[in-house]
Amino acid sequence: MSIVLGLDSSTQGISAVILNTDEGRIVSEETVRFGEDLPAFGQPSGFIPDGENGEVHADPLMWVEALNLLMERLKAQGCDLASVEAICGSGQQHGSVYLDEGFRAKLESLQAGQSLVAQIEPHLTRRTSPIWMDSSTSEECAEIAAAVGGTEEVCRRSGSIAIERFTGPQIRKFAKEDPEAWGRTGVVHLVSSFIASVMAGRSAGIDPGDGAGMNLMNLADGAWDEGLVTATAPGLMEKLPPLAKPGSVIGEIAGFFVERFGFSTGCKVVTFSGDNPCSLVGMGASSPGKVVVSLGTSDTLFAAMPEPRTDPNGYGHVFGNPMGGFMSLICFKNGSLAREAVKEEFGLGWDAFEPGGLAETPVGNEGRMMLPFFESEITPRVDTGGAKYAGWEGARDAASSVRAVLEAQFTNMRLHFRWLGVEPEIILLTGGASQNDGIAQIVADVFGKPVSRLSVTGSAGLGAAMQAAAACGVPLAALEEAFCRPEEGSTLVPSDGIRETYDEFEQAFAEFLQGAQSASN
Ligand code: ADP
Ligand code: XUL
Repeated sequence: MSIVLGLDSSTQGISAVILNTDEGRIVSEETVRFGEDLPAFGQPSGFIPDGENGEVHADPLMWVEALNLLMERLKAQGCDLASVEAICGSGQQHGSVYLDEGFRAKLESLQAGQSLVAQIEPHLTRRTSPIWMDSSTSEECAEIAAAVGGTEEVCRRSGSIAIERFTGPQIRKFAKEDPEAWGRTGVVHLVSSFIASVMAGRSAGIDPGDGAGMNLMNLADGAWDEGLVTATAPGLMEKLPPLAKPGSVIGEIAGFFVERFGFSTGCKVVTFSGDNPCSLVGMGASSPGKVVVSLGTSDTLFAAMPEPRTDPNGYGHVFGNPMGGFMSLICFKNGSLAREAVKEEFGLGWDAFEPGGLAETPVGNEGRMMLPFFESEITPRVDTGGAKYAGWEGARDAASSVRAVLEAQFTNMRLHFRWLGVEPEIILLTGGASQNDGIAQIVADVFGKPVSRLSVTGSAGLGAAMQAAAACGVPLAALEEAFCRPEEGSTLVPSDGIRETYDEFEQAFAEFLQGAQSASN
């Protein structure tokens, strides 16, 4: 019997999913929410409120306390933790934890009779951790880019241009602002490798999935990039954990968890990864051929890539794929935000976005178009929000505005995913808006590909658990078959006779976008 545990240390909480891979079922799930369950930390949404100048930090001890509470709850549920064979985990990407030289030795001698927090606290050289929501490092991004020959060079090497939330610029800011504490820092961990270290009772390596989110790893050779590391902070190379092979075993679980919660001594801890790479696995999309489109507050598109290409425009990111190769991540910030803006403008319900509502207007909207960037946008980069419209004579009506926002969003997505060089066989849709058949049909029509819906909740934690199972020898195909099946009857195919209309629409949209961009420059 294979019982594996997947952890997900995310922005607002930490959760666990336990799989029985022989029976192909989820045995237990549990979540600790930072705001509700640990109010004493005063971080209702998982970070310290009211950060200044774009700073968003969280307390790493809150993550440790939550991990302990999560295990207590699993035990209280009656979970047979002794039967867990392997553990893997996912962490919110980019966040960093700063620890002294003594941290390594402390990990190896954690006492089950003392609190985890009390044992780790003295080893923090930076009391708080910058997380992915932090945007305070524009100056450091510019400095790093200048030192290596420009932002395109940072992208060519690391898979992303220098980005404020990425770990390298965050490390640079700390080293500049507090050189004394930086000097005392022995190791900088990511959220994923930090939690993995605690679980394994030894300092863990960073996998290329999460390592690529630092602006420090060279994509082509999968090693720390000397030029980027030197440009980031003095002495950084010695403070970075090694890059670990995805799926490699760090070691056996720390005695702390054996004594306190009843895990077995032989339980393996497998190298953790970032939440997006883990979601790729959890959505069953870690082999090339499937593209995942997640329609949440923001929309994201991610896909496995066999080769490490980079986005020539610098909007998208390339991370390692935990199952080998690479993956892309493209974020469209105005996702549900834009769809909701149109819905609110005309006082509509979501039914206006269903096939019945869309039937009021023809495919291609008779040339009526929208640039749906109600707020600033990441892909393409638009610094000031405000939607733009073209092709209406007179007032805009509700039906044509609904069609316009959807056709624009997915045409924009199609336009900005081409650099991946991936021709998907199928698009897997997930996220709140994916249940809407009208929206899903427009995705199928604009991309000209079949679309299936996957109702995986917690795809990052599931993907982590699947990596733990893979490390125990369970074949990936069997895991995908059991845990990542499309919902029955959820597949939609592209409508007939519309290809040409959407090809022409894409060209017109690209011109509209280009015109708006050159006007704003
Ligand atoms: P996140 O995880 O980013 O918070 P979700 O994936 O839960 O977001 O998606 C939430 C969004 O889904 C809501 O903001 C809402 O706009 C959208 N949504 C929910 N139901 C529908 C629907 N029937 N049609 C279109 N959009 C919907
Ligand atoms: C990706 C990103 C977020 C975090 C938190 O670049 O910043 O998706 O991983 O979920």
